[in-house]
Amino acid sequence: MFTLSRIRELCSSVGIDDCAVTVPHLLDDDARYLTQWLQKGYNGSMTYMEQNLDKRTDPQKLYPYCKSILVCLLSYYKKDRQVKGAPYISISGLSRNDYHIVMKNRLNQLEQMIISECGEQISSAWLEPQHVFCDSAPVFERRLACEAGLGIIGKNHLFIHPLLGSYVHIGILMLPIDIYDDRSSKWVNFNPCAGCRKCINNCPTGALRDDLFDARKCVSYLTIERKEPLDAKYNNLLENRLYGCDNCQLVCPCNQSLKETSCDDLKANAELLAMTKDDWNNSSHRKKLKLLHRLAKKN
Ligand code: B12
Ligand code: SF4
Ligand code: SF4
Repeated sequence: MFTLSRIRELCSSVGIDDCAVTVPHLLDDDARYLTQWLQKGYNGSMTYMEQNLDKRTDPQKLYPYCKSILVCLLSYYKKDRQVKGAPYISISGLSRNDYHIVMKNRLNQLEQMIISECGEQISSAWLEPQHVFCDSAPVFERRLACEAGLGIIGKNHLFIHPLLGSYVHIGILMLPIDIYDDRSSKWVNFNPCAGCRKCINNCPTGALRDDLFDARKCVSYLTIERKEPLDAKYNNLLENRLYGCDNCQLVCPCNQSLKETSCDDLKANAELLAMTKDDWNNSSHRKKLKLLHRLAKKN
């Protein structure tokens, strides 16, 4: 049987910063939480969150051959910032390449290595259904990262790794084989949110509260996902925010002394860093989408 130690060696050889494994089971509590969240309308126009609840709750409905769920993390933290006065782009949005593609490429490489070591154990039919995910499918990614023992979900609703902080993308590789978790220690006592609410205090729109997350008010939703017209009350607030928001991460004590990402694709795009407000105003819609890796999604 494959051990997690061996998988972790393979992960680091393809540039994944950390990974761990969990087994598929019903995520009923999360499904209940999500159902209530949807009933309150907090998803706004993100109607895709209403679909496939059964698959989100039960990973084996999403990928029937699933025996192990490998959760992989890639740091996208970078210190470079845009020129002064430029419309704000979130730190993840500043990356040189599209993180969905970057993560999936690494997960595919990892899978090839696992297959070549497993030999006959994996039937090719088992690999036909989609089983590599990053922000593109009904998967409770943050919950799975916690279940795998990689960290916790903070009051900012983001997954936080004790060493990598919250500026990590989560990638999921569902596998048709058992993986023996031979780690001697997990991050069990990591509890940074006790006595802290800096993220809540610094959320510019009140999207983040003690008891809820109203995505309709999140700047990330308002600048990236929203389909309905912008409510006038947000006009001033969003004036200089072009793409996403990081306030609930920038203030978090877990993010204060992080190493920069070692992944070249997720380092800052120099062209984006140099663009002034005028440059943005004079850019075509197509160019903006291209720079922000949104072109394929909008076509
Ligand atoms: C929809 C979505 C959004 C929406 C809604 C955000 C949200 N909080 O749900 C919007 C557009 C606003 C958004 C914004 C951002 N997003 Co987003 N988003 C997603 C997506 C596609 C689904 C998230 C989801 O399931 N939401 C549903 C609600 C109900 O989830 P939730 O409130 O967090 O609750 C979950 C847990 O916290 C937990 N939970 C919380 N409370 C409780 C209470 C109980 C009792 C229980 C049982 C469980 C529970 O259970 C829930 C289910 O797991 C994921 C990818 C994926 N497939 O997972 C990426 C993802 C979460 N996003 C990501 C990122 C990077 C961002 C931004 C930082 C982008 C930016 N810079 O602007 C912001 C951060 C905003 C924030 N503070 O969360 C990353 C997060 C990485 C990380 N370290 O956590 C993800 C994982 C994508 C990825 N693979 O990189 N996002
Ligand atoms: S700012 Fe504080 S409360 Fe918010 S996620 Fe970070 S440690 Fe937790
Ligand atoms: S990304 Fe910005 S608007 Fe959204 S919850 Fe975090 S601080 Fe609030």
